[in-house]
Amino acid sequence: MDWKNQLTKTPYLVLFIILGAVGVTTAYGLITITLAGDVIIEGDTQMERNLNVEGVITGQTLKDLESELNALKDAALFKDLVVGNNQDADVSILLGIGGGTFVVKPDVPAGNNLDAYVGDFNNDFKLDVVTTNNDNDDVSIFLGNGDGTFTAKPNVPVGSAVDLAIGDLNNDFKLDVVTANNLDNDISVLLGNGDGTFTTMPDVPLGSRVFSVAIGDLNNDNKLDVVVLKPNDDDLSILLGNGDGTFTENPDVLVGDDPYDLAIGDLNNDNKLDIVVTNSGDNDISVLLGNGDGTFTSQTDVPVGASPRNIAIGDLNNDFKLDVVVANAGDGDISVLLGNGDGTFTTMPDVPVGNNPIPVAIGDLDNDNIPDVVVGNFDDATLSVLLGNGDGTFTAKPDVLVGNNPRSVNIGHVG
Ligand SMILES: [Ca+2]
Ligand SMILES: [Ca+2]
Ligand SMILES: [Ca+2]
Ligand SMILES: [Ca+2]
Repeated sequence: MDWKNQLTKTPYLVLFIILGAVGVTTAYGLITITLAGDVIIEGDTQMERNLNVEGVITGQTLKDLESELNALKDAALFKDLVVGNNQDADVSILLGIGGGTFVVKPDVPAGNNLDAYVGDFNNDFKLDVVTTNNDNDDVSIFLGNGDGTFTAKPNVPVGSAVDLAIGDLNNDFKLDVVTANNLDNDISVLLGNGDGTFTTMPDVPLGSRVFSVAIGDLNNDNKLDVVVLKPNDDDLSILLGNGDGTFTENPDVLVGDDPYDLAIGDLNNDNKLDIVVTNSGDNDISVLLGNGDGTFTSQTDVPVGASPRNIAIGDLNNDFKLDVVVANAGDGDISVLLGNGDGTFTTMPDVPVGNNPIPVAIGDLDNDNIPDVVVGNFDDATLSVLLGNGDGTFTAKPDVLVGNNPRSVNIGHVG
């Protein structure tokens, strides 16, 4: 059958259900076949993954159609990497082609002493990139074109940003940004206008050097809250969102010595968000179980390796209990802590990576429903790519070359 001749008479809309391809979440892809024979696959907006690919169908039979759709689907499902190269003042874009391997796109130049993060700021289902330009006191915004290239928007002034977090603070379905301004002792709050521009809210002073920031709804009022790590005070500021880009400050929460990074997730499955923090002076992590009101109950600290840096949360062994990965800069390895579901962890053997690992990210790179881990080796200008075996152990792929001093790694679809 020549289906394209049929399509010239009737536009087709096909609901295409992709089952079992996205871990715990089922993905629904909507495929639109245009009169010209173009195929557009769009991801459901509620999906965790950003499935979005366009292609042209050339076959003449239904069998051709099926195989070409599957090829498009597979291409869409391999995730990409976005890496902030701190020393090079640019961003590496690596498009996933399966098996934990990547095709390198041109670097995206941004500001000095940067970190890079991803989010969809203009709601076109294509991931965008935002960078903290620490030496320039601003952030760069790059709207994704959906093919691993980007269109720059005007930079937005903030403070001496060293970290940022992304979320919809005012519930208008447009992503907002919070930056931790290290030397300014405050955070900047940028409300997204939905087109890659932002409306700047008043800075929130926190009275001490800030170094890391994360967003989550800590008190379950459907207004996102902000946690800011203050290394000189060895504590966290807890800012409960008012739903309009302003905040009400809860009492600070003490952690360990010289905290470096934090992550938010529900470790004990009580629907109250919890926090984990790396304490670089103690070689351990603090585990803070949320009480659901913006206060926390501190658990026994969990030992990790030397000089722990960034920390990431994910379910590495698919038992619906969140696990933790920590980059140990002093050891050149990562700690893997499998969650027991109650805020305690079972420590797996350390996994060797490169020199001075700092950033770490968790995501499924090879489409086997098992989370994988990517680590940036700051001193090597490489990434370690560790494909998950599903039990908290990993199979290492060859290192991937990036720019100098990778200090942030993101997993998602940019192409
Ligand atoms: Ca918003
Ligand atoms: Ca809240
Ligand atoms: Ca919890
Ligand atoms: Ca788990």
